[in-house]
Amino acid sequence: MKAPVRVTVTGAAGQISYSLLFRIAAGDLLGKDQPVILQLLEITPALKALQGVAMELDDCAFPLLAGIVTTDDPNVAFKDTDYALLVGARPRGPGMERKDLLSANAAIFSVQGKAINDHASRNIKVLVVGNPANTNALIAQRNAPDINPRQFTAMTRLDHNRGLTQLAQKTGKTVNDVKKLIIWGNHSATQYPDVHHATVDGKTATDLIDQAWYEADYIPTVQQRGAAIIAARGASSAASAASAALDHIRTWALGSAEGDWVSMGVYSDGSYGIEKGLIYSFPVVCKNGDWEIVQGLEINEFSRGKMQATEKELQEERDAVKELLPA
Ligand code: NAX
Repeated sequence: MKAPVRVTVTGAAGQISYSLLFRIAAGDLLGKDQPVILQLLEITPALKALQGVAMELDDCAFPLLAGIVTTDDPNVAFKDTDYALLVGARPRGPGMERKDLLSANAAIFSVQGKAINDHASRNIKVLVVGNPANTNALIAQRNAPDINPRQFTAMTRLDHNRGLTQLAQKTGKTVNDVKKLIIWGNHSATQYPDVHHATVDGKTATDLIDQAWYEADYIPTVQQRGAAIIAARGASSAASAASAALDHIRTWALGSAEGDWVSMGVYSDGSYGIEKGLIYSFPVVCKNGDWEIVQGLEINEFSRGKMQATEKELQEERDAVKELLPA
């Protein structure tokens, strides 16, 4: 058996974590031969509920679960950790403006970034799920100057997965047949689900769907899927978000499928003209525990406009928390 790895999950008593933690402990994150130690962070008032979750994890007697730490101290939660899934965030309260939400989260993610910088494994892989995910990832990254910025990522895999299923259902195929979909930009309603490079069962996706459906139906359905889940379920996406978080880390750690790519919010190096340093969702290929932005894709005018609109939103989010970002 391999030596255990440490996996930190924040917001560990919340609803996404209630799906996520049990699947991590069952081996769905890194494989059935990889023991894990769960390091669970919550705010103080939620520690009792977190204790209950830890008791249930104990009661599953998962063979791969090598230990559980529960804490309200980020310095403890991130100690020596190899993987961090930052799920906990401040939800928008009544009367809260967008800027207030950004600032409240900036406070949380700057503390966690510093704790990662000071205590985590130097090879840590960080995934931010808590919204606004891309900007929260940027704040954590900027507060961890000793860690390579490439190690901080934001989750757009749920959007990617949503896009795969919508395209598969429209064309009468399965998700296994759909390749090379892209989510560009922010995990928000400005995200751009791009099918121009996608194939379905080996055929060019744009030959199988018409532009009117793509623009009026597909793009808004993927962009607004989170709101549609809330309207239907009375609560936001939880199990699907947890599943996408597992997919994101597993692909990053173990590699993407041959002949395909995934979407990840990653540190922009200026590819496709996107401002360097933003955490922006790109098509990426993963290999040997690292990711690379897919290069050389042709971008038409329609796509360019949408990619820039979501870039602009990310620039505005960053500018709204500028004073909390170290130089
Ligand atoms: P919940 O409100 O059920 O759980 C969040 C938990 O985080 C709570 O238990 C809370 O006590 C904890 N928390 C708050 N501040 C914390 C801090 N400073 N340190 C540690 N824990 C803290 O929300 P849930 O439904 O689990 O969603 C979590 C986050 O995921 C939200 O921000 C949500 O908007 C975001 N989502 C992101 C998605 C994505 O694709 N990137 C999709 C799903 C989801 O909407």
